[in-house]
Amino acid sequence: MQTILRGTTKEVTIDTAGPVIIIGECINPTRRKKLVSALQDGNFDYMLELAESQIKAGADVLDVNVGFPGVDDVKLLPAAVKEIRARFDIPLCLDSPNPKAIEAALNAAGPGCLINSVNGEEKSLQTLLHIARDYGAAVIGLTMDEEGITHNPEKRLAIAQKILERALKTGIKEANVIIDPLAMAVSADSKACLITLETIRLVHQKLGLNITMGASNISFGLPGREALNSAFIALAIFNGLTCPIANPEKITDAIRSADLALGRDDYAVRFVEYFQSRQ
Ligand code: THG
Repeated sequence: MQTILRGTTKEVTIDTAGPVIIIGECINPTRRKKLVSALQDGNFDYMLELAESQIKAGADVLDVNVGFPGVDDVKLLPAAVKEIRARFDIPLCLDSPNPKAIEAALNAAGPGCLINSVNGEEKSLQTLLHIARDYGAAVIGLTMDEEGITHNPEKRLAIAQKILERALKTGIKEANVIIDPLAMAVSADSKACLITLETIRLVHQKLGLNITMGASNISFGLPGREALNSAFIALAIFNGLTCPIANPEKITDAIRSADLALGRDDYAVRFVEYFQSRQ
């Protein structure tokens, strides 16, 4: 399965046969006070620095989240998208719970974006799937619905299936549905990672779709986040994860390593180039 995303000219293909595509997570105000205050002042310099450093570190796609309390994201999200588009040729993943902000940002960005996200709730499916179809965007489908988040991987699979069916009915092609099995903090629930891994295995086996997740969610509240995130992402890639949302400055080492170990990097060309360029 191949999902094709677009920058201004550049195409990025997310392929279930790999290699792994990295969606950079850092344009996100969560615990980044500096980003919030810059954006509040209408200053995009720090956001653009975050874009550049992530691209240098291996990001193939940038997640753009400008949500913070009091923000008018119907204005700010498209403005942020225009700033990034003007300087970097890279596909964007538009991350907002507000469908109006997503639509405004799609208008600014053009086709080939990824919408982050829809979920199994009727309200979400009814508003966002039509928008995705009309703007030629792919969608991330979160495996949660009106009943919240289930701990049962089979039930998460059923929600993924429902999102896929509804997308197909709306006129979105299969390849433009990417499933998020939900990665949660393992400090709060010792089975959280196992549930995610099993959901990834099921979605990969039964639906064959591309799979993303907020890979660093699992290590919230713990020390040694990088080690934990790296171990988990390798297991997830083995099970079928193809396009994690993560910090490329911290995760690209593990991702290049996993691709090599899984036979997706002939003669270790990509691996060697990457580690030599980092010296
Ligand atoms: N699924 C989907 N989208 C998502 C998530 C998901 N978008 C948001 C989030 N989860 C993924 N993005 C982030 C962004 C930042 C951090 C984690 C996930 C993060 N920030 C550091 C912290 O909290 O300590 C601070 C910055 C840093 O040091 O890098 O970890 O699950 N579809």
